[in-house]
Order: sequence, then C-alpha cells, then structure tokens
Amino acid sequence: MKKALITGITGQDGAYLAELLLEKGYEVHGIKRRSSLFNTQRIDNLYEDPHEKNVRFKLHFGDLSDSTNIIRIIQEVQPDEIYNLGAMSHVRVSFDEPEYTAQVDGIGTLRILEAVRLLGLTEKTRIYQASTSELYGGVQGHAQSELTPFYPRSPYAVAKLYGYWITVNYREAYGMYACNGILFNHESPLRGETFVTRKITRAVARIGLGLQDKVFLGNIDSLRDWGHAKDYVEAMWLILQQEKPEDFVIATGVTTSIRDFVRMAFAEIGVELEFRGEGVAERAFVVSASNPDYPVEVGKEVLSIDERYFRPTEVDLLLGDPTKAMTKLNWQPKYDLAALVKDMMTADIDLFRRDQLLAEGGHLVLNYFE
Ligand code: NDP
Ligand code: GDR
Repeated sequence: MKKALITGITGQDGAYLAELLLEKGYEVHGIKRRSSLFNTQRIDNLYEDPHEKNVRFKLHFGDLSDSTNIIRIIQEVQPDEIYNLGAMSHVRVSFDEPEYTAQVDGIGTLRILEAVRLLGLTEKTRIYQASTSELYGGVQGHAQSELTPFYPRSPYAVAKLYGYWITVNYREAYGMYACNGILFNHESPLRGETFVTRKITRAVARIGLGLQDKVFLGNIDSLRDWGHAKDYVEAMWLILQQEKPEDFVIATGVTTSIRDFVRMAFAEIGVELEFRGEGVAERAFVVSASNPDYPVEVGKEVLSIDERYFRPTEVDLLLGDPTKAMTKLNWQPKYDLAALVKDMMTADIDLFRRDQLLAEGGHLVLNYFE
C-alpha cells in the first residue's frame, strides 16, 4: 500500500486530495496545526477511529515553520509521496504578514525537501509542491504557460517563487522526484470563506434568503482563470505518477472578471443585476428577480465597493495555457465555470437554509463574515 503525506490537509485542496488518495487505496497521513478550535471540519467525513485496526487515515500535529517536527513526521511515516499544500494562502493577508508568509510558504518548502534529503529518502519519496499562477502576477497580455517568465506581485507570490525554484533546484542538484504544479485559481464549496468566489456565493445565498442586504467587494475588474478543486487535485496526483519529474500548468484556459462571477452567482437565484458607476463608486442593483423562492426586491442595491479590499499591488489578469497537462498527463477538467458556480451556490443555499431554521428557532446568531 502506498503512503502519502499531505501538509495542509485541513484546507480545501487537502480535503479533496485526501479523499481521492483514500479512494485510490493509499494510506493517507496529514499534518494539522494545533488550534484552539477544531479545524478539521473539511476532513471530518474521512476520520477513522485510531483505536480500530487497519486505519488508513492518520493525522499528526505539526507546522511548516518547525523543521524538527517536519523531519520527525517524515521519518515516522516514510511516505512514498508528499504533497506540500500547507501555506498562508491569502494574497491580501500576505501584505499584512509578509515575514510569516515567507517562513511558511518559502522556507517551509525547503524544510520538506531538506528533510527528505537528510533522511536518505531521495530515491523513495516523490514531492509535489503547490505552486501558483500568482507567480505570473504582472505578466499580461497572453496565456501563461510553463515557459512564461515569472513576475510576482505580492509577498505571497514572492515566497511561492522561492518554493518553486528550491523545488527545481533539489530536483536538479540531488536527482529528487520533486515537481511543481503551477495551479491557477480553483474553487469549490470547501473554498475558504474569505476568497472572492466563496465570499460571493455565501453572500448571494444569504441575500436570496433575506439574511443579508448587500456585499462589499474590492477590485471587481480583475480577471481569473477559475476551475474546480476536485479536478485540480486529480492533476496533482497525475503529476507524481509520471516517469520523469516535471512542472505543469493546471488551468482551464478561460478567464472571467469578478464582476461576471457576481452576475453568474445572482443568476443562480434568478436575479439579474445592473452595474452603475465607476471605480469605488460602482454599485450593483437588482433589475429583475424571477424565482419566488428568493424574493429580492427590484431596485435594491446589493453590491458596493470597499477600498479596504484593494491590494497594494494587484494581479489584473490570469489566464493559463494547460496544453502540456492535457497532452502529457491526459488531464481534462470535468467542471466548467457555470458548473462550478452552480455547485458552490447549491451548497451555500443549503448551508444557509439550515442556519435560517436554527436562527428562527433562536438557536443560532447569524454572523456576517468578510
Ligand atoms: P487553504 O488556505 O484552504 O489551506 C491551507 C492549508 O495550509 C490549511 O490546511 C492550513 O491549516 C495549512 N497551513 C497554514 N499555515 C500552515 C503552517 N504554518 N504549517 C502547516 N500548515 C499550515 O488553501 P488551498 O487548499 O486553497 O490551497 C492549497 C495550496 O495550494 C496552498 O499552498 C496554496 O497556496 C496553493 N494554491 C492554491 C490555489 C487555489 O486556487 N486554491 C491555486 C494555486 C496554489 P489551517 O486549516 O489550520 O489553517
Ligand atoms: P487570489 O484569490 O488572490 O487570486 O489568490 P482571491 O479570491 O482572494 O482574489 C481574486 C481576485 O478578486 C479580487 N477581489 C477580492 N478578493 C477577496 N479575497 N475579497 C474581496 O472582497 C475581493 N474583491 C475583489 C482580488 O483583488 C483578486 O483580484 C488565490 C489563492 O487561493 C492563492 O493561494 C492562489 O495561489 C491563487 O488564488 C492562484
């Protein structure tokens, strides 16, 4: 039985990847951080009672900022594959916590590679590094491929640039099977609540159910190449199954503005919007509401711009060229953007219908998360 170790197992991708690897027959080990609250909601469905025999899903306390902890876990597990998904992954927050971001996203990657080398596992253990389209940052005007030079535009992207190159360097210097997946944005019902797509689908569900008046967003002009996380974790696994270690861009090849994502999410509850004004003065109003389950008032203002969400340096356009992955890995995404939006909206409507019932019964105070 193959053993995999996943850092960041409690995150969006960690949860989908763990599920996929368990389905494929792996023994799956994950590193979770100690937290004062439970932080395993996304993987609770995979939990196995450690008192049982033949348990295939195991969690270890750890942190990418702690080399000794990383070395000990890798020594204990002796993994065939490591997926390094752990990161301070929020671009806007990386401007507030640049040093921590460098420690975890940059040096954290080195800690994994160096642990494998020091433990003499270079022949046995294959390593996947979660690289990102944010590496392209300031590159504009054409689809970004494995050959496009990088231009990071945030402390997050600069830290990930180190992670990218140290992975390439360990491959070249020590012959390690270490690869970068340069993944463009991917979303799902498990997406963190403060990333823009999930923030939008949560807000639209709540507005439709009468639980919230409007949503505040930052720059809605930027364009992103969005896929579904379920499709993207499949690509991570494929990258580690090749004969030779290589880096791959994973993307859909379609780019869409945040404004259009908002339109698509509202369309899921039968609401059509009109955007008026420009820049920080831009607002969106309801022009029609055709679904009686979501009786949003015509004329209501449901979106405003809040400068707090602007970034000191923005990435205006991301558009990936996944040709190499499609030909060499035979990878094909199953979800397009319309199917992704539908999946996220369905899940968030279910979530808030439940909350609505609990709130009506006086069992829950509904909060508004940014
Ligand atoms: P999430 O933010 O959902 O998950 C991040 C995971 O990293 C969580 O499990 C988090 O733990 C863990 N983590 C954070 N800090 C540390 C630390 N110091 N030590 C150990 N673990 C830590 O991210 P995603 O699942 O969306 O992304 C997975 C990876 O892929 C990340 O590296 C991200 O940067 C990268 N990426 C993501 C893309 C996307 O569109 N989703 C695109 C390209 C790359 P906790 O739950 O306790 O916070
Ligand atoms: P991104 O994702 O920065 O691309 O990084 P995010 O969803 O945070 O932002 C996408 C775009 O939306 C704009 N935006 C807002 N963003 C947030 N979070 N909140 C808002 O209110 C808002 N309004 C507008 C942003 O300015 C940006 O242009 C994600 C992360 O998962 C990274 O870890 C990953 O590496 C990249 O995707 C690929």
